[in-house]
Amino acid sequence: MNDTFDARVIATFGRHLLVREASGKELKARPFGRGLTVVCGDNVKCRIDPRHDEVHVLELIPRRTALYRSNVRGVTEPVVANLSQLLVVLAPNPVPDLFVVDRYLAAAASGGIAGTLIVNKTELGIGDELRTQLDVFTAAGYRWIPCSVRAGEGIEALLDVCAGQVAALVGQSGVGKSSLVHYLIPNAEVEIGELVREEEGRHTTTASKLFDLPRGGHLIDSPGVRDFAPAIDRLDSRSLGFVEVERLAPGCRFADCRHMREPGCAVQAATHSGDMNPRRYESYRRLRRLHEELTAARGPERGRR
Ligand SMILES: Nc1nc2c(ncn2[C@@H]2O[C@H](COP(=O)(O)OP(=O)(O)O)[C@@H](O)[C@H]2O)c(=O)[nH]1
Ligand SMILES: [Mg+2]
Ligand SMILES: [Zn+2]
Repeated sequence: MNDTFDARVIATFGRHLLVREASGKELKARPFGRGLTVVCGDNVKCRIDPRHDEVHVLELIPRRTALYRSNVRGVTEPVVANLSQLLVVLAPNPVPDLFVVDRYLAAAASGGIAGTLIVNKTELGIGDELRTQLDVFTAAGYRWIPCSVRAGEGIEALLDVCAGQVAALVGQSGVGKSSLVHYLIPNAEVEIGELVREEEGRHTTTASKLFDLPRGGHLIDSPGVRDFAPAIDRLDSRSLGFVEVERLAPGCRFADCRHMREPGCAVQAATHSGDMNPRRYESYRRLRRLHEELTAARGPERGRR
């Protein structure tokens, strides 16, 4: 095992991988063995197979964080690994679905990933209603960054937030995620195109890539992140990733309070007194009901945490 080396997975296209070793050298690689699933951002142990002049990924180094989604069959799977910032993009139009925003933020918080809102298309104007909603997120503890790809505004602030981070953009279709990626990384398409050619003849449609940003830090562009549904079984069981609930829950009478109808619930009390926003609480309740339905459907032995 003395010719193994550590590397980071910087692109995946099906089982075709690109890994970067400590020296910065990039190598084509593939997982060794069917059971090994690696995603963009993973740190791995590799070996060069001299007979075939191939790089094999032998082992996954434990992930610090990961963003998990529920795939089309409802099974939990990692999308990207070792992410530190989830950038949730919204815009004056399309009309924001704030429940979707809440779920992205909940998935991030539950996975130990920071969440930041990016409000794109600001040159269209932020109306009073959206501004009021953004104030709710600010009160909860989330920062929002105004920007406009069209007007070239806020891009500096966005690069600053990404410095020293591994970030990814998520949000509803049409908010400008692809536009932001192309603005931040002008040669993004070219680089992904090279990997696509590798996989010619196969029907694999997702490519994930980790890009280096001009001011340090990395941006992972992954279709799986853009359209993902959070994996319910990875949500924090007490707060489901709602940061206000996490703060308030120690004040609940019961340690296992679900903050639904329990007596002495600090979260319900805060909602009545106006300390927790009613829309955010309603969003929490919807996610809790979904969480309970899925947990019941799976049976006790498969429930996590
Ligand atoms: N007005 C305005 N339109 C934008 C801005 N950024 C992107 N768009 C437009 O919004 C639409 C959706 O952008 P796209 O990047 O494909 O969004 P995605 O679905 O989130 O990847 C396109 O027509 C873009 O030209 C912006 O800052 N201002
Ligand atoms: Mg897009
Ligand atoms: Zn409670």
